[in-house]
Amino acid sequence: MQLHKSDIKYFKVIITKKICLLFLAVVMISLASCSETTTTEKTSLKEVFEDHFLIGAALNSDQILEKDSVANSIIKTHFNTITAENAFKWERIHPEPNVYNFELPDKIIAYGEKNNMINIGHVIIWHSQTPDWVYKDSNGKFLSREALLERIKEHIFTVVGRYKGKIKGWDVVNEAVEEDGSLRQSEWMKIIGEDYILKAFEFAHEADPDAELYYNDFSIENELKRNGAIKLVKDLKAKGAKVDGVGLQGHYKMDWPTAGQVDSTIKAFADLGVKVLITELDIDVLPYDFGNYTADINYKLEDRAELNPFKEGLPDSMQQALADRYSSLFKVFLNNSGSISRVTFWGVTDRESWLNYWPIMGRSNYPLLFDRNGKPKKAFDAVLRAVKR
Ligand code: 9MR
Repeated sequence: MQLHKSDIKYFKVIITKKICLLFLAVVMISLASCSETTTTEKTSLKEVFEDHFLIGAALNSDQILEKDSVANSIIKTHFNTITAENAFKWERIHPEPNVYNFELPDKIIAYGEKNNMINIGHVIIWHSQTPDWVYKDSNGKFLSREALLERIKEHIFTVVGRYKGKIKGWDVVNEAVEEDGSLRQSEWMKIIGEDYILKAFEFAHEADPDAELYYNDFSIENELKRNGAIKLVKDLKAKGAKVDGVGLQGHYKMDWPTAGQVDSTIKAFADLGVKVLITELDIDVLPYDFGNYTADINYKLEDRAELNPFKEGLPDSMQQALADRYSSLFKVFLNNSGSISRVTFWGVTDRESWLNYWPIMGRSNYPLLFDRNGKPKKAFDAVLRAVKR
């Protein structure tokens, strides 16, 4: 068959059209797959960290009651474990003899169950936020060792027993060690003696044999205090207590502790055969002028203007510095992720953080990953990038 010139021209046009169409299709497919990678790229903390550790937040009353819609959506998107910031503290849950206040605790348990989040119990035995009546009889006289132990047992059986199977782990004893490594001379210690800690672990284990039990403290990155906490955990284990984990609260400053201190602390506790949990993470960006790096709620500082320098907002340079600080801490957590089972932030957004009220009332602090309007900060991106790297 002979092709005319006009036929050849016709086929050329057809072929060119087909090539153009093919080219267009290729472009469209790659555009589509490109936009797919952008939308499916993980930006939720809990998804990004799912192969490493649980990631959580402490919730205040409004958040537990779902009255704070901004925080509520952040919590549901980013966290797979929650801790009540205050609702389980003795003064809240058991304010008077024979009076238990379970409304808020029940609500957070239900909130966690509804949203597939793991509930953590904070806190059972603490020197702080425990009403005075706990240590005394009805005449105001201090209780005997036996009577106070009985009171602890009743409290633990009631509270831990009520949430048996619903709370994965409990901060059984909080902040029992002093900066110098000795045991704190709390009322518990003075009335019962140092085995109040062992007894609390034993009662909690009896009340819920499957719950994980933790010792939780701040500043245990400091060597003396760390040594004290290590000794405590070793002694408890030697006496047969079930201690599943140690919580480093993680109330950090911009320059304390160093990444190296955090790393060696995690390793030191992991070597004891317990899980390490970062239980109350936040980073204080404000100046402080106290020597020891405490998160002791009883510590107060005089209000001075120079101690509240970011009233109008955090400058970009500080946002970046905070992002870098978070990045270096998360690198340490990720390098030790075999030992760390959970990282919990102490709050959701900067707006409601306790660091706006401590150690001076009414400062503007910026310790978390989400700003006062719930927008992710540079620090949030830095944390995401730490794991992607
Ligand atoms: O963030 C908590 C704040 O709202 C309370 O007023 C305060 C006293 O109950 O406790 C704060 O949380 C503390 C936690 O329970 C134990 N570690 C130190 C935390 C900060 O003080």
